[in-house]
Amino acid sequence: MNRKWWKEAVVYQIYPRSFYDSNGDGIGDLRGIIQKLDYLKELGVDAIWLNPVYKSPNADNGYDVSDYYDIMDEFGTMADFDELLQEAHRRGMKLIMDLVVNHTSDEHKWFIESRSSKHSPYRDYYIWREGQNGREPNNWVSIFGGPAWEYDERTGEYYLHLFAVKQPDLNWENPRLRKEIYEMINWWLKKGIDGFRLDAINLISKVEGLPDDPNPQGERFPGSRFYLNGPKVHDYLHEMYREAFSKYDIMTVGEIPGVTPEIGRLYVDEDREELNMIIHFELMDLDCGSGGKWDVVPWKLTDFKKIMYNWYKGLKYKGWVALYLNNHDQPRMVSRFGNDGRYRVQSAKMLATLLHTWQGTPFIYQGEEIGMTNVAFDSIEDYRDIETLNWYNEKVKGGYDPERLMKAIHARSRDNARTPMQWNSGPNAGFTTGIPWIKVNPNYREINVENALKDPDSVFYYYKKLIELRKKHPAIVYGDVNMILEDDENIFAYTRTLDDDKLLVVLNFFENEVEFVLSDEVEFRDYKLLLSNYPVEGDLKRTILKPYEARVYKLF
Ligand code: TEU
Ligand code: CA
Repeated sequence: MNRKWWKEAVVYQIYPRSFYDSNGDGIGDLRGIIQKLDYLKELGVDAIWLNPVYKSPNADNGYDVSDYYDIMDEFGTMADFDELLQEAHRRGMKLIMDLVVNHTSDEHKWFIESRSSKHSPYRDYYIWREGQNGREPNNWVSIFGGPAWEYDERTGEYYLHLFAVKQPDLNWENPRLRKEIYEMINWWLKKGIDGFRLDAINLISKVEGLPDDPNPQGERFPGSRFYLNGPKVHDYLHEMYREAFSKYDIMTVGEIPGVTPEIGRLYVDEDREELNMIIHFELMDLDCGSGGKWDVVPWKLTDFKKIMYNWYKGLKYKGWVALYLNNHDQPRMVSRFGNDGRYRVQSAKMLATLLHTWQGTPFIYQGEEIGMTNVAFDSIEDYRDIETLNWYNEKVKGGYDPERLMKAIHARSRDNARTPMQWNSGPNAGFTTGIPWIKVNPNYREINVENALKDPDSVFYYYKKLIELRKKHPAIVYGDVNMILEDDENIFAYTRTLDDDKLLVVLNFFENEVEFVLSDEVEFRDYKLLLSNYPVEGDLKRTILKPYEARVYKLF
């Protein structure tokens, strides 16, 4: 398999708004990130992915870009950005930016031009249609609620927005638009950034004619079959690769919802020259019922394992996955897949063991490395996320019980991940000296970086060890995966093998003790424990695993 720096790397995701505020206005910023680079260096990560920092009116916290060539006022200046890039590089860390090109802000100059007249040279940069019998052009629904179309009085037509009203979709059919995007990408790459995470990138090609969706299954997002993995998406990505990515030694990772390994492979198959790595959503969908993300249902470990193994087998020697169990759009992993009560520390370490010893590139979301948890604000007033607020308002209007809605929000709101990073036990968790744009999680007095750095058994130091382990064992990056005990509902176990480097990973996924018996399939003469989240008792062949116990062995 081709060796690449981005396969060997561990990426740390920063949500700048919530990371560190350097000037007391309550909003995290670029200078705040610069001040914390040594902390990231201490953790040992190789690359940083920044959520969008471009100029934006912040309808969706930067995912509504109004100028791709400038920095968001609250985050600082381009000079701050250049300094951040330089300081990251000086410490041997790469910097990856978000690339949001399915849509822009409605305040982007292209859109302002586009909506001004049907004859504007920018009209065709976006997707405009006439209404049908006084209604929207079709029945597509926005991912953030309501119809995917907004009527614009000036020209008497509707524009398409798959996300918020303030996020009009770009028209990728237009070669001039595509050229401008590639130019912009090259501009950033020439500056020296090390790659992109491409936002919602498999939504950019819409089926011609934008047909109505009969939606016989009553899916939550009618229309999605006409824009997810649309007809020209691979042409566009290959073109983007040719025009921009191929000229640099960078990493590109696509955020690609709604794909199985068969379809996902097409984006990252090395021979196809599109993207390097895929962020798929299959694990994120595992505990969602028919009501979508707000509908919390139980999940089974066998399904979880199947998803991971199928992706491994589906991409084997061909493509690469991003490994994550949370990010800025998802609940905290320890609250969702682990245990954020009594076994918070053990389960945080166990889940991390999986993410750092499976095949793929681990992405750590800020705060994960200290075991940060979901938050449960009592009042909807304390929530900030547009998706959460839209959903809540829509449901309240529909007569739903606000208390039940709040329960779903506690489990699923994107704000679970967006409360400020917990640096210490001082006011506002040390995130800001002002009033934070969103409240801190009240558990910051216990869970914070300062405490973690003082405690040799902390989640933080366990992450550090996992990252070091990756550097020592090429099998973790390049080795084959062999699942053992595939049908076990409690234990996740597998080996990783590259030539004579062979590791065995054993994870108890739940809070009951469980017996682990190693079958004779796994052959070895001797073994050595490399890492564990408890003092290890018992021998490897037959042993009792404690709640959320994780062990990594080297086999000889
Ligand atoms: O998310 C795209 C995406 O698929 C989301 O709809 C995701 O399913 C949702 O956030 C789950 O609640 C990306 C960004 O990661 C997200 O933060 C943006 O809001 C969105 O694109 C629009 O740019
Ligand atoms: Ca600030």
